[in-house]
Amino acid sequence: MAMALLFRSSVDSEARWKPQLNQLMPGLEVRVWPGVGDPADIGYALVWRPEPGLLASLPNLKLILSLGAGVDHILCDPHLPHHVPIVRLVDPYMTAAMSEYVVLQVLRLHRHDLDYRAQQSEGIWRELEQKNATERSVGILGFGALGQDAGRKLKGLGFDVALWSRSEKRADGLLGYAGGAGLEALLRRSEIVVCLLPLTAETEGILSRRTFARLPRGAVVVNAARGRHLVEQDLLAALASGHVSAAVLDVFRDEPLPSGHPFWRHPHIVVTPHIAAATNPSTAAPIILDTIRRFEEGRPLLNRVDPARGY
Ligand code: NDP
Ligand code: OXD
Repeated sequence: MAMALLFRSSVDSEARWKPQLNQLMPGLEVRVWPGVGDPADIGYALVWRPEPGLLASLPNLKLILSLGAGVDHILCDPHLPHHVPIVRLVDPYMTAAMSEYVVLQVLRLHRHDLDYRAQQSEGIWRELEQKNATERSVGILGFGALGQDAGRKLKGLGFDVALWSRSEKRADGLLGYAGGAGLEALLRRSEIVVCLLPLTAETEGILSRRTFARLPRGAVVVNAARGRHLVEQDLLAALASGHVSAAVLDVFRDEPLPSGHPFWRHPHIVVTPHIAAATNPSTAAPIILDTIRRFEEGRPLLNRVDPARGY
């Protein structure tokens, strides 16, 4: 009997996904949580932040498909069925969207856009000293699908880019640093640091006082990865001391960012609502269905997650 796919997203609607999935793979029955029906029918789960225990309640589950590039929202389930493979989403359009976000933020920081907005609100006409892009160092934490593309595009604009990864990496002539010693070296040279890491036990809280202290004075921080990478109080303290001059944050410990949170009205923090690279069904559904076909044909899975590593 053909197995059904269970769709469960805590942020996206079935109305955006079901027609795409049905059109591309008419033979695949799509059920939408909480309408699971007989749990034994479900072979595939396409999920964003599923309820803890939901995946374990599906006795014939064969494959878990993440609706996002990150999988921390799945791996945090204490009842996760560890024998079931997990595949994350790598969509070239999402990668391009993240690079747009990173390039946009780096350019506005590089070109003093926040300062000019503040000056305008006071009616001040004052020219600020402008470096060339080649004189501006950007450090990207994460040399994966997203970090690599953003790094390449920033380098194309002339920025002095370096990237950080766990293992030694080289790609497209991009400068790479690895491991603990590599992080120290990368931070010391980065006027703008961009976090594009997966959230794991090793990377949680990486944007901390210790990290900020290693950046040059006046550096800026962009976090487009996960809210738990950032120690919020440490950022506020670094901004208060002037060691960090500004931050652009797309992701937060609590989403939506609670009203009244100090980040909302901070003059040196830009808040965006987790939109750096949203999953788009029109480009993601074909990739997800290709994964299911590969699985059914016994071909190797692409972008399979290593739960022990955490990404
Ligand atoms: P990848 O898995 O392709 O890349 C991860 C990179 O992080 C790799 O270079 C990896 O190193 C590095 N890394 C992991 N752990 C460590 C560590 N302990 N020390 C140093 N480097 C480490 O992920 P993606 O680039 O596709 O995505 C990154 C993250 O971006 C996602 O996990 C998600 O959280 C976030 N994201 C946010 C979005 C948004 O809208 N805000 C949208 C999409 C993703 P190595 O190469 O050695 O393995
Ligand atoms: C993702 C995200 O991980 O949107 O894809 O955050």
